[in-house]
Amino acid sequence: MVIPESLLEALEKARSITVLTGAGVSAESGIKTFRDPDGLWSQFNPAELASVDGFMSNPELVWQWYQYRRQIINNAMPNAGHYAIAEMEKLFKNFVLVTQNVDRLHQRAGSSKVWELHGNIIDNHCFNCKRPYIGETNLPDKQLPKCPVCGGLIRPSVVWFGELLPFEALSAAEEAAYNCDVFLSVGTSAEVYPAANLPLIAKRSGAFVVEVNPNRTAISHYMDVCLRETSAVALPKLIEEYKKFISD
Ligand code: BV8
Ligand code: ZN
Repeated sequence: MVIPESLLEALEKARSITVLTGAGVSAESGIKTFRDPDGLWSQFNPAELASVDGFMSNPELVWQWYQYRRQIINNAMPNAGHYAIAEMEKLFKNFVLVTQNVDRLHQRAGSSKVWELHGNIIDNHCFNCKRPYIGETNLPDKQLPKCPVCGGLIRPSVVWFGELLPFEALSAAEEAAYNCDVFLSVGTSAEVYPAANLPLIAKRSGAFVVEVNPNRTAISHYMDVCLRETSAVALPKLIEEYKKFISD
């Protein structure tokens, strides 16, 4: 895979760099993406499972689905793509990482500041009174955990379809897209809004936009450069070529 010189030059001149990641960056950690042929949605309907209505109509199914995903995530390790992004934070000044992922692998790889647009799958809170829940989640006979204060059902602290994204994270992400000189969209199909707006905000604001994805996406035609490679291969290669480029 060749890293175009135009990208290396853009990175060298950039005053600020923003990276948006999606499920594809965790694929090489063994965590299925959502929309790939063998993805999570191929077996389940997102509206049924990752939504308030879905939870209200079948809390047992939704809770078990998240417990199943948590178990996979707990056994997963960050991959070379996560570590490369953590290194970018040190390599580039004014570096901002925004993720749609809920698996916290960026943090486990050493990224110190991660804007989580869709919450995280590790934490839980009360569906009714919103209080954080730190009690037991693995109850016998598939019982659902209940809030010790109001008795409400406990839910994962992810953002479901139809729910608003956390205001601070979304504002920071939009500002980072608007102000950056280079924007990298890594491992995302760019199909979920408002996150999918971010690469376009960056493009319209004059940023050099890059897609790192083995497949084409809805935004590929806007990109200045497309690295048609997996993130675990492309990102370490990008860092290696960049270091050579600035040392020459
Ligand atoms: C909201 C947390 C508003 C839960 C998730 C029509 C038009 C515009 C918007 C909408 C619309 N209809 C409905 C909406 C709104 C909806 C939406 O965008 N729907 C889409 C499907 C059309 N959005 C919402 O509901 C959002 N909220 O809009 O609120 C509102 C207004 C008023 C009042 C109330 C509300 C909330 C969206 C958040 C949903 N939560 N996750 C959970 O995880 O269970 S979304 C879910 O999709 C994940 O977070 C995931 O990250 C996200 C995006 O998917 P991707 O990350 O891109 O993953 P995907 O599988 O799609 O793609 C993977 C890519 O990786 C592929 O391109 C593949 O080629 C590539 N890849 C594979 N392997 C690799 C790789 N790349 C690199 N390396 C590899 N190895
Ligand atoms: Zn409660």
